[in-house]
Amino acid sequence: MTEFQKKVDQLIQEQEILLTRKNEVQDRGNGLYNRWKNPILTAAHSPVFWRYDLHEKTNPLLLERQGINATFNAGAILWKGKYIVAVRVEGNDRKSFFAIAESPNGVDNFRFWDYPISMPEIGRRDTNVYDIRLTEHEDGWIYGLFCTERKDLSLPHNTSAAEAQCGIARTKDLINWERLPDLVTYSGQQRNVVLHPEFIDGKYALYTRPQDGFISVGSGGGIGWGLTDNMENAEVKEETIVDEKIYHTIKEVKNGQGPTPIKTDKGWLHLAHGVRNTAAGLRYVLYLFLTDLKMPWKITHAPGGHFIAPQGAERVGDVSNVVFSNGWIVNPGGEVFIYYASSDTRMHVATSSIERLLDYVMNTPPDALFSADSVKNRNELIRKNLNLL
Ligand code: M1P
Repeated sequence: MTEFQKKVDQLIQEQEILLTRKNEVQDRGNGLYNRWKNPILTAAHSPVFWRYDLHEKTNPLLLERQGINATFNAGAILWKGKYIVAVRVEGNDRKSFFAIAESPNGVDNFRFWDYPISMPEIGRRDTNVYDIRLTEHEDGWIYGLFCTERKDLSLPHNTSAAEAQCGIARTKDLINWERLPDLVTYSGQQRNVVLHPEFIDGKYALYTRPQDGFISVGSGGGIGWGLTDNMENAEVKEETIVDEKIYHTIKEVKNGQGPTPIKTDKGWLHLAHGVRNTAAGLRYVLYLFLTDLKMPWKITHAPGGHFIAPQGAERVGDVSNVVFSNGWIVNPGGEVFIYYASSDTRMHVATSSIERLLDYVMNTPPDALFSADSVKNRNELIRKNLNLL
């Protein structure tokens, strides 16, 4: 074995230790969910053969040729008994793409498939694609709705000006994707668009996020809802707001639907992200709400405050103080695997159950909106407990 081959072997073996590392629950948690200790995917989990040229002749110094910067914001699906995540992988060149990783148990041993997804292009080219939401629709297709970002041509001299729209693709095998035209809406831009898994009055239903600008939602914002006759030329003529942004809450600046909602016997369970302003910049947290089974656009329960906020090492990364989720899986046993990214850098998992999440959603007081009312809520709990002690 040559010295070069020994170095290649070492690279692969070191990565194998990382890929097969057993995960464990971090601590007792808060009863709502358990965080798991190790991130399930980091840039270092991306295959060695995606990054290095492993040929001695063309890479005698064994340099990393095409680095990976981050693995985050993954869509998720339980498919053929495997826990599948469709990860936003970002190269050192800042371009994101989608890649599937699978795990036998949902909490560790995630391994990328050999090739990332080659997402077909349609119409104007995508400069960047990210944050795919996977929906197994009752029409038999698996849809991937994602953000497609392109230069804002109305501001030709501003090299940061971008436009976000909703790209749409569908597949039966997660390898071959049929790209469909982008969603047409009558809002300036769109991000965080998610397909509802069932027909509503024979139409496809979409959660949207109308926004005026690329970062700022401006006068738009809130989680919207609209119907389209088909997905081949999806068009939402009218968007109504399901969950609006509200002053001095965790979603005062903006919010967005997370993954596809989960159907439960009490209603549709939603996970979303809320964004507030701070002196240190934006803070992204996750929250839950429940909507009516027959009218998924009507909120029935909305617990106040965050459900998951960045904690410890999660707080630091390329975009710090962010947790973001666009994928979760419920298995046949009712266990829920919440896949969330921290600080636009790495992927984590927290586990819970439908029973616990419904209990949380239905029995947590809504945001009281005023400090005095918040104290009243807490005093009620304290009184109830002190009567017992
Ligand atoms: O950087 C935090 C997140 O910012 C955007 O989310 P939103 O549209 O709600 O502001 C997205 O770019 C997302 O990918 C990113 O994680």
